[in-house]
Amino acid sequence: MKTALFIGLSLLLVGCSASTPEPAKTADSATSAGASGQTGPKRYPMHGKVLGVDAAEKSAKIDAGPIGDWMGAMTMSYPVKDSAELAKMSAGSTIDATVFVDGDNFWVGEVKMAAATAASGAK
Ligand SMILES: [Cu+2]
Repeated sequence: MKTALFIGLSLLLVGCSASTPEPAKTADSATSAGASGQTGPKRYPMHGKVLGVDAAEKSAKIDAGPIGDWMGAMTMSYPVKDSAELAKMSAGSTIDATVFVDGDNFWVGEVKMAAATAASGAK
C-alpha cells in the first residue's frame, strides 16, 4: 500500500539519522558519575539477515526488521564491538541478536544463528 510505504520510508529516514542533538551535559561530572540512574545501554532484540561482514571495520551490514522503537526495518551497517560476536556472522546467515544503544552509540552483540533456513525437517 502506498501509504504504508511512505510511512516506512519516512521512518527509515528518521531512523538512520538517530543522532538527536543532545543538550551538552553539564560539565560538573566529577562527583556523582552514575547520577542519572540508568544502568548501561538500552537493549533491543534484532532479527535480520547478514548481508556482509567487514572484519577490518568491525561492522556488519544487516537487513533487519524493526528494532523496537529505535529503528525501522532497514538495511544498514552496524558496528560489532566484540570480534567474537562478529566472527559468528557471515554473509547470508540469519541471526537473532541484541542491539545495544547508548546515547548516540550503538552496536550489535549476543549474536545467535536463527533457525531460518534450517527448518527443513525434524521437530
Ligand atoms: Cu538505520
